[in-house]
Amino acid sequence: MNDTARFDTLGRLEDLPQDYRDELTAQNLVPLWPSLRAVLPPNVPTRNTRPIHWSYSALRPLLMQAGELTPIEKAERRVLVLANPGHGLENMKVSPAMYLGMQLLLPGEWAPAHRHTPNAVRMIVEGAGATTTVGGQKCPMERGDLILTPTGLWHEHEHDGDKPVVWLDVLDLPLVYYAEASYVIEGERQTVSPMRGDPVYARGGLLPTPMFERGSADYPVLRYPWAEARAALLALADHQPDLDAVQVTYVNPETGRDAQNNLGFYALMLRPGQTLNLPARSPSQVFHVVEGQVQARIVGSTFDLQDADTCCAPGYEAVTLKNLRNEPSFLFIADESPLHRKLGVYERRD
Ligand code: 1HN
Repeated sequence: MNDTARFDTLGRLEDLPQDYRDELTAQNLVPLWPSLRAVLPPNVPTRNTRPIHWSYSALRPLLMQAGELTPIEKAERRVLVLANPGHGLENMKVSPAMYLGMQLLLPGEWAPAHRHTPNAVRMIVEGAGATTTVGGQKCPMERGDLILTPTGLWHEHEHDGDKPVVWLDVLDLPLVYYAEASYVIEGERQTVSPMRGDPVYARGGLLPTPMFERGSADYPVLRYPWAEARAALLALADHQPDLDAVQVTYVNPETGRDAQNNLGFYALMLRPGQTLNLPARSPSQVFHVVEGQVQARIVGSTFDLQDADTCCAPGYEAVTLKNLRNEPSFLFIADESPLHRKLGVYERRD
């Protein structure tokens, strides 16, 4: 019997006598064979993640309306969640392990301090004058900056500027919630520590080593300024004119590993007019335009992404990105690679 024939031969639930099924149910028992193909489909996993595009110009008015309808005291975090209908909107997932939200902070507002088990990052979308204080370090929020809020660190946001500030939150909340490990602790305003800061790590390849000792490997850098990522991409493109994927990974400079535990973060530059084919890999991905205009082809969907637009792709699918401008375009990418590597299921299929 060949493999294909075997897939049709398993017994169904309806093949079993009703009284037997009832007895199983009474003892909280379930026969595996009627469900085996559903949990282990041949060759490619079942994916609920659909390719979806969120236009920033379309969602922005609704976010600003939330600012009028709901004061920060009634929201704590004023966020519109970018929910993938394939996972059910109410489940607030963009993919199996990723949560995405657009958060609005208005001038004068304070989003109070708390700490929680899910890991978060912020990708700043618009505005100036806001700061987020993470583990006692006050981080300015400017367009394109990536700011980590790793598991367990206190964080709060405040805004002394005069225009709305918006950022994209990426959390591993669905994963931590699934593990029944998601909870929060409320706290008081943090004391800002002037000694805590990223500038000591600002030069790649040179680590602070007082008395020859390496620093703590736990999240030595919390803010990755866009100016640095952009400059690194332009230098890479310039230095390697034949390189297709002009991409950098946000890493922990003490370990060289991914900046956070479960999700991976990257910045990608597309050269003027470039088309880039990303191979099919197991992790789901999120693409956010920091600067530019990019067409994304994902399974059967084609999205024309403008500045600050966001889209997602299921795992095990190739993605084609086309720069629609005659200047470089820049994307921020989040994916589930670190999680897949830990699970031992990471693959690339060419
Ligand atoms: C959270 O703490 C923030 O601190 C944003 O800004 C979004 C979504 C779910 C759970 C916690 C924040 C969040 C969140």
